[in-house]
Amino acid sequence: MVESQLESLAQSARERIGAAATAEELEAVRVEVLGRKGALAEISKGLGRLSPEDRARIGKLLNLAKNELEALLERRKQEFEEAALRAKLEAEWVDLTLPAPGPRPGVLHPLTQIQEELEDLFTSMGVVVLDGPEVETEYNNFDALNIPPDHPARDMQDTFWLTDGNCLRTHTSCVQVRGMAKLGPPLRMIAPGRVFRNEEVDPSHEHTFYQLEGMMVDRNVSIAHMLYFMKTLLRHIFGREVTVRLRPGYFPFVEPGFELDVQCLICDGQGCPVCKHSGWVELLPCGLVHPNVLRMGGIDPEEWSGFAFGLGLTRLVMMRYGIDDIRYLQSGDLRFLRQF
Ligand code: FA5
Repeated sequence: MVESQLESLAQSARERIGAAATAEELEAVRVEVLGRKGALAEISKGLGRLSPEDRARIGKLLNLAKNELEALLERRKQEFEEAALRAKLEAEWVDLTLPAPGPRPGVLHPLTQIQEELEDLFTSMGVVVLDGPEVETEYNNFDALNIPPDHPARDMQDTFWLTDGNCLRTHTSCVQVRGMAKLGPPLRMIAPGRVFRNEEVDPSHEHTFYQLEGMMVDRNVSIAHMLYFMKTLLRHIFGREVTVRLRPGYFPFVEPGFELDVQCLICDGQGCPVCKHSGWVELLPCGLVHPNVLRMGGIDPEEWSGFAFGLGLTRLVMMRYGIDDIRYLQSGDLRFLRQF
C-alpha cells in the first residue's frame, strides 16, 4: 500500500520534473516532493507505525526515491542554468576580432593651417615672418600709419580702447611700423595675426578676426611687384585662377590705394549673405606705401618705395572652404572643426 503510494508519487514527480519549463517550476516540484513538509517527508513520518521489517524496506525505498529525484532535479537545474548562460552569451556577444575604432587625432584649426601654408610660401620667397602684440600703442596702430588723432579715417575702424590709452590692434598694419624699425630697408615681411574691432557681428563680420599683413620696401618697387605677390598668394591658396577685381580704395597709409575683391566663391558671384548680395568679397586691400609712413619709419622715400597689403585671412579661409558664416570659425564647435 505504502509502496504503491510511493511509486505513484515518484512517477508523477519524474514527469513533472521532465515537463518543468522554468527553473521556478522545478523549484516548486522540489518543495512539494522533497521539501521539509513535502510528500516524501509525510510518508517518512508514517514509518513509525510500520512493523520493523516494513519500516526497513519502505525506508530503503524512500531513500532510493529521494536520491533518484534529487539527481533528476539537479540535472534539470543544470540544464536550465546552461540554457540561461547560452542566452546571455548570445545576447552579449562581442566579436573581439573586429578592428577597434582608431584614436581620433586632433587637427590644426583651418585658420592655422592656411596661416602656416602662407608662411611657408612667403618664406620660400625670402620674406621674413614677424609677430606683433595684440595690445598696441595708439602711435603704432594709427599715428605712424599717417592717421593722426583728428583724422576722419580713425572712424573707419571701430576701436576697443583700453583705459591706459593703448588699444586692441584694429589691423595688422601696425606691424609694418615695427618691421620698418626692426629690419630697415630693403625689407620683405609678412605679419599674420589676430585683430579686433568693435563691430556688429554678421555672416561676414566678426569682432575678432585674422589678417595677414605684407610689406616690401626696396628701390623702384612698383604696383607690378605688388600684383605679382598677391596673385601668387591667391593661386597658391585656391590652386586655380580665381576671378578678382581691383578698384581704387582709400587707406591713409598707402598712395595709391586699392581694394582687391574676389568673386564670391560661396555663391559663384550670384549673391548671398556672405558677399552681401554683391557677388564680390573684399579680401585684399593694398597699395604703395605712403611716403609719410616710410619717413616716420625712418626710411627715406626719395630712395626707397614699397607696397603693402592687408589680407583678410578669416575671409580667405571662408572662401577656400566654402564656409558661409564667419561665426563658425570661432565657435569652438567640434562638429564643424572635425571636417578639416
Ligand atoms: C585694413 O585693415 C587695412 N589695414 C588693410 C591694408 C593694409 C590696406 C595695407 C592697405 C595696405 P580693412 O579694414 O579693409 O583694411 O580690412 C582688411 C580686410 O580684413 C578686409 O578686406 C576683410 O577681408 C577683412 N575684414 C575687415 N573687417 C572684418 C571683420 N569685421 N570680420 C572679418 N574680416 C574683416
